[in-house]
Amino acid sequence: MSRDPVVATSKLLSYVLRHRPDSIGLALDAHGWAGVDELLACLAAHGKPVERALLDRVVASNDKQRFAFSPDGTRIRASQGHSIAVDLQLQEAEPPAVLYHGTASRFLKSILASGLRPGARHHVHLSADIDTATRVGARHGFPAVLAVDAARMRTDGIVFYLSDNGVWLTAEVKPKYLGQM
Ligand code: HQG
Repeated sequence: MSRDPVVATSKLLSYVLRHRPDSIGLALDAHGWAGVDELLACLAAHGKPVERALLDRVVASNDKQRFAFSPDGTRIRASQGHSIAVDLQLQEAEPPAVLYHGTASRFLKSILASGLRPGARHHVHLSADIDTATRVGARHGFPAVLAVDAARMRTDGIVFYLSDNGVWLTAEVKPKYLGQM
């Protein structure tokens, strides 16, 4: 666990709100929301107390805006990255002509042969800029960045979504839309 309480709490919240709410006895609604008071109570009951002020700092300061409060501030959810079934009611959006996907160089051969697959997540995650894609790829090893021909995918009727925190999402990317940089 990280010593920085903001980073440690962000990791804890990612685990609970994207993957395992049941691990602290929490239930999310169909759209991924949890009551803030209920979340804090469940965390405390499972030996992971988080002060309300720290939660506010995590949501406000998070480098990727991973979490969002509901407009009235009573609920919280992760903006993307779930492996559990939630309907985030994502809005379809018109992507820039080219998007980028950061991966590890050791995955390139497989990706170029079979396309980008969502794996455990709901969507393939794409970035609007090369720097962000490089950072995403570096999480898995020596980074490599692929260009995605989003304009051609749109022409072919493929749908894109933009998460609340600026990540471009789509169901999959076939090899014909991928280019090496
Ligand atoms: C790879 C982080 C072989 C894919 C980031 C990736 C992002 C294939 C890995 C978000 C493949 C999945 C998501 C194929 C895909 N053959 N490898 N056919 N298709 N892959 O972590 O995109 O910090 O599930 O290239 O910033 O790395 O969690 O996805 O390397 O937004 O908020 O399979 O996670 O955000 O890895 O990252 P992941 P990702 P957070």
